[in-house]
Amino acid sequence: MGEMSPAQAESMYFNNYPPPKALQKHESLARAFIDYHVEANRRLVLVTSGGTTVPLENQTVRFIDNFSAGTRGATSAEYFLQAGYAVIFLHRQFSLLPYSRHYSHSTNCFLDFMDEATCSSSAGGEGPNHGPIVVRDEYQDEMRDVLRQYRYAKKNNLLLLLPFTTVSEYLFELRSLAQLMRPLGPNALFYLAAAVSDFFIPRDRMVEHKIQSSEIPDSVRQQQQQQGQEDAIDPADVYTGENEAQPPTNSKKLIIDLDPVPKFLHRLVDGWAPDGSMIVSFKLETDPGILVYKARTALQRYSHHLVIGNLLSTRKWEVVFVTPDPPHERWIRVPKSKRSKSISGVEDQVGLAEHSRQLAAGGGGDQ
Ligand code: PAZ
Repeated sequence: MGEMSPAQAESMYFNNYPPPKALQKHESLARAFIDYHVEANRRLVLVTSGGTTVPLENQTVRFIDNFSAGTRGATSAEYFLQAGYAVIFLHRQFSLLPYSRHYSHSTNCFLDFMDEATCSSSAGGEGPNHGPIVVRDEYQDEMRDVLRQYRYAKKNNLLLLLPFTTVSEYLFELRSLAQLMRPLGPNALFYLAAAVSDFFIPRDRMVEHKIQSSEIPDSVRQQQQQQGQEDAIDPADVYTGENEAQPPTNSKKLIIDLDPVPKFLHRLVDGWAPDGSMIVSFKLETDPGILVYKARTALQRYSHHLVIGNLLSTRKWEVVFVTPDPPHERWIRVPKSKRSKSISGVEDQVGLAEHSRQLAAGGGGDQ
């Protein structure tokens, strides 16, 4: 049998997994949001953000994850909102969110931003020690600014937050959202900053129950079988690499056998996304020697508009834009003097959203 086409790989993957429980609800929220902005002829960007998990068990106790906190996605979403876009923020549940990121996940507890105002009046009969809770003086200006932007986005229905957790949830959501975005045509932008796992366990090899680290006695299994619970702990489901003839100890090695996640960027570009939309993907590497090569290869393979390359260790202040047109490769760096820490402890980073937008409009950015 020959190699599968991207469309065949798509149906094979999506037919093998049940859609995420929240998909229908997310689709109806997204449909209403998109219709609203199509009506207003507003540009709309789908920002994906955060890491995806790879469950090891169907009833998931353990999973593989990655480092992404969602800083890039949440920060970029704010820049897009500032530039007049409506934003669908498809993010890993509990990762950083636009605006609240300034005060969450930080080394400070959010309570450190607050104080109890001293109140000398005894109005309400509560005495001097019961003043209202206020933001500490040193945080007033920044918090006011963030609060105003947040309120503006909310009031004008400019930001839709949709969470995912696993890699399969992410892929289902991405496909649905891209298809729903079709009426936007060239007003649609895809900004794929999520760190999507390259490997997963196909459903037909996934065990149902928690993987065991030691032998379950035959007597327990037999008892279960008698009770009609054959599928509760099935040793055949657990691929452990144990020496079956002579297990050396009671505890088992766990060997995980992962398949590559099908590359759906092809399908996004050629099938799901609206005609005329712009597609920006990210490429993360740790080895500086291969970053540009990998970014260029992705651009050639998927024929989209822009790959933004970044290295794990320097991603907060330098990235490389790899484009089909000259100059083909452009580094953007935050000057050292601007690599300050914000009050949230999250370092400022390149305004990539703004740079992508300029690029879409045919303009340039800082070198
Ligand atoms: O979420 P974060 O700010 O910690 O990291 C951002 C990033 C490195 C995940 C993103 O810039 C990126 O490169 N995403 C794509 C990763 C990849 O699949 O290669």
